[in-house]
Amino acid sequence: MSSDGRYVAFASDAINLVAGDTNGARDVFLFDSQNNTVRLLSKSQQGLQGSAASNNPALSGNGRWVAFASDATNLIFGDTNAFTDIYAVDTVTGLIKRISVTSSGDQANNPSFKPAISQDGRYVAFESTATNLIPGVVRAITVNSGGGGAGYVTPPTVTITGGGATANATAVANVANGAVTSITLTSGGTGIMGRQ
Ligand SMILES: [Ca+2]
Ligand SMILES: [Ca+2]
Repeated sequence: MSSDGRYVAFASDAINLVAGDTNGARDVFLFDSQNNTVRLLSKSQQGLQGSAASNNPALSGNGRWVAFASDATNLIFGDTNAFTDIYAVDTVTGLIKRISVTSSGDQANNPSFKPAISQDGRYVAFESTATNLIPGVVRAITVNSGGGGAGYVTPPTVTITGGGATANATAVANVANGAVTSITLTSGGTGIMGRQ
């Protein structure tokens, strides 16, 4: 509910709150207690109904922004991650944005849940099991002992210790004449701040 009590955001399976709700899926709505009207919010900017369920709306204190979680894949262009994402709708302009993306706009690699939104709508907090939303920070690269004797017969495995996008990174030891000559660190496409 908005701070002034005028607006309430809610999720509903009902199909008769607005005309033309034929998606057969739960949607997010906004009730205006002053005008006694209900609007459907979980739709694309072009007016497409959500292709799957939307849930967990959170309304900014000023009543303008609504954040929610959705399984729909058609609320914005390019939602191809097949995971639940967090969206925010500007109830004044109808602008809808996907929130659960990296700072460079990459999609999350796992689902996101339970949005909360600040009084002015600027900040949205949410839970996510995605591992790529923040850049990775490599804390250690460990060359695992292998082969023994006079050097490496085959390249040893390499372990990365860190957080964030390091879960999507790989490290490979390059071996020449039985010795490790270099380690090739490859990020998962979302950036790694290397610390070696
Ligand atoms: Ca519906
Ligand atoms: Ca998605």
